Amino acid sequence: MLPAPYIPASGSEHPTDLARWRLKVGDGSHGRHTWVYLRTDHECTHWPQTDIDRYWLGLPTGLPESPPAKGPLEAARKGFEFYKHLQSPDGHWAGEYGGPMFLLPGLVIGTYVTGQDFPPEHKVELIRYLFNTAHPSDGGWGLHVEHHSTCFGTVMNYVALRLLGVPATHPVAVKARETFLGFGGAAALPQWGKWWLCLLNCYDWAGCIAIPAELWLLPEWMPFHPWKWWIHTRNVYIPMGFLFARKWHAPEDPLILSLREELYTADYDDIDWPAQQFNVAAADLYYPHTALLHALGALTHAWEQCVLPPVRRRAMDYTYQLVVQEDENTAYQDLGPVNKMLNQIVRFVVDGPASTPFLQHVEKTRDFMWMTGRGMLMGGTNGSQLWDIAFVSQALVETGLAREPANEQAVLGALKWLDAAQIQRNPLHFRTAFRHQTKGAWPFSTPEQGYTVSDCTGEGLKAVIYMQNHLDYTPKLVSERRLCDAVDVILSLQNPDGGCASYELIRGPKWLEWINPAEVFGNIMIEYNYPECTTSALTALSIFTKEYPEYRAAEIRCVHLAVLSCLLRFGSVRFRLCVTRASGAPGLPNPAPVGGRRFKTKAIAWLHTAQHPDGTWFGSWGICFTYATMFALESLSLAGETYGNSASVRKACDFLVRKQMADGGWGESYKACESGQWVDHAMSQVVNTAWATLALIYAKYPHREPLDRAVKLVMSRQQPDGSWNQEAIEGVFNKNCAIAYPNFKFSFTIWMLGRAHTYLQGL
Ligand code: LAN
Repeated sequence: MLPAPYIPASGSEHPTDLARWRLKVGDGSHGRHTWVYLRTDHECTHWPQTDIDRYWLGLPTGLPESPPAKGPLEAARKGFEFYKHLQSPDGHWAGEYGGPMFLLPGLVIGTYVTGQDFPPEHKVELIRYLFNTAHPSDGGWGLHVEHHSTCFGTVMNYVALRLLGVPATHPVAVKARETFLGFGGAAALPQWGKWWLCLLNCYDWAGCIAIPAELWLLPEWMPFHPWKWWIHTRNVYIPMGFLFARKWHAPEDPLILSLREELYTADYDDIDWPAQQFNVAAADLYYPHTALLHALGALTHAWEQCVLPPVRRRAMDYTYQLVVQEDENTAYQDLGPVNKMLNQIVRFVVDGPASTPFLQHVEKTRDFMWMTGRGMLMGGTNGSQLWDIAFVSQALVETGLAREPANEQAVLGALKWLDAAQIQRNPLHFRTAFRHQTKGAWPFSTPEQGYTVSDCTGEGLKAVIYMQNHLDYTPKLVSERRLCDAVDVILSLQNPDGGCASYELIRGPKWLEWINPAEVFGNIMIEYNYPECTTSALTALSIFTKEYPEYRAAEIRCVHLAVLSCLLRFGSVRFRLCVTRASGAPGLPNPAPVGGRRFKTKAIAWLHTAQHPDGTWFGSWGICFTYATMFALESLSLAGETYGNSASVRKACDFLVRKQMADGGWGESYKACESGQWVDHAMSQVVNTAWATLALIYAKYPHREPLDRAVKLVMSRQQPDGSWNQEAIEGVFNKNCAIAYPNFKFSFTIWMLGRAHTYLQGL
């Protein structure tokens, strides 16, 4: 298993020839992208490098330059002139989706323990990425690229480097080791790090908070049954429950034995493992353990000592079955990068290294690996395809750029892509896998991954309606029936209090957060209502009902059903009815759509309750208040609430204007997402500026001066070729982990500049 040692001279050289990398798009399924290294000149001649490859590799594109734009519309046009060159032949805009620093180690450990290896060029670039992202000060890594060094980030990435062949004596390894030993070594890892090391046979399962697979055997009505957890959490705990029950680990080898010596401050054989269960480095603790979790830890530990073998076998059979269903539902892409690698290990353990499921897994792992100018990273998903195309498509129509003949081909390509991206059936394993309906939904990445996301469905629907109904040259590729299917999905996702969560309805009680064992993440146990998700759903419905009022009539008829169910509401019966009916839980009918007007009224009411006293909305998926406030003000304006007539809109706008920086821009730090308070970035950011300006435009803000200054700032940052440079990271998840949306610096700037042009003319 020992990989060949790799000894680069420094972290910043280019060990592979960047001119030989190519992004392959749509290989076998819609929207799929994988990076390929061409080894021969012959291959390079037959498959020339494109502007897309060069851009994402950080190589000069040589695209035409021109003098600075004179006005916002011209700047938007110039921006799209550049961005058009990054559109893939299949119609979408591929892009890097990096940021989190705990994913690449899972990829490397999962690959190592299943006896696989990476192609040499990939290996070299994975190493280079880690070298380039180590903090120069202490040689460590954090939870994400902009984060301070943590035990989790530093141990895991150190282990990744070692498994990739970097010797323990390499200066990068030496420096990182000093840092994590200072944090208390691998014994002080958060739970999600402890597991990975257990699988690698460098930590003992007795040192983890138990993950009893038997939880899945409990009656489904119980409030803490795992089917009610947030989908990412339950999908990670399913394979982990299986592997924990089996106490599976890789066989010892010299590298593993050496790592056991390198990772700890004490002798491996002397470590008191049970005492390490709750030992977590202070630098990592975002969500400290609660007393309830401690009690549960003791209980599950006792359970481990007495679980009857037939019960354990049944629990393992059940969790394995859920793993298989997830793999088959997603063609082995799986929901996200963590459960992807864990499922891969389960399929290796049960089905074997030569089995088709395992080999399928290995093949699809490539979808998560993204090549950059700084090396190769593991993405947060298999891409953000749908999300990026939905925004730029709307931007093109709303700015009028879509009506310019030079952009027609780009628009037609985007529409074609969106048409093929809509999911047209429910999952193969539907109710048995506790899935929400997918027929009619748009996913975040590709239809193969195939998970319904509320706001992706909303933005996908809006983009299609804009392109099909607001332009005179586009065909109606997505039929009215399919648009209605999307509406059904959106309506099925409203929670009883009016808000929408991310993938499903809120299924479990809030107190489940008290037993969140993942110390590095907040809000991870259940779904929550999010302003972003609620407003995407709301604006999509508003736009849809303007075009198709007849379908709205049918929905309103269904209000009676909703009213009936309201009458039935009392206590937990009400909660169960809402949650289980609407989520298509086992044995229960599909949800009946509730009325459009009702949806909107309730959603707007919820949005008002979610507004902070200072007038803003907190962003859970983008950084931070500018992001969510933009979405919220868009919704409110569609409902007729603007600066002139709504106190809450006025409050939001006045707050934003107070936060405008001296240079005319806005800048927010990811730290706002951690703390829940506004935190200025050291400098203004074009993406935050675009969001804040769009928010003011949606709100019909009456004074032009802040808008003029914002437009000027974004125009001043435009490069001679029309692009904008990458600035700070744009996105976030689970409060504590930042994630990159590099396409936002094009879609939202173009959108804002084009809309500002029209808006300022009318002021
Ligand atoms: C995403 C990315 C997209 C994001 C939006 C669509 C922007 C949001 O509005 C809804 C939630 C969603 C779909 C989302 C959820 C969590 C994800 C999948 C991610 C942030 C990308 C990566 C993250 C995932 C959880 C990473 C793996 C880590 C675990 C804790 C399992």
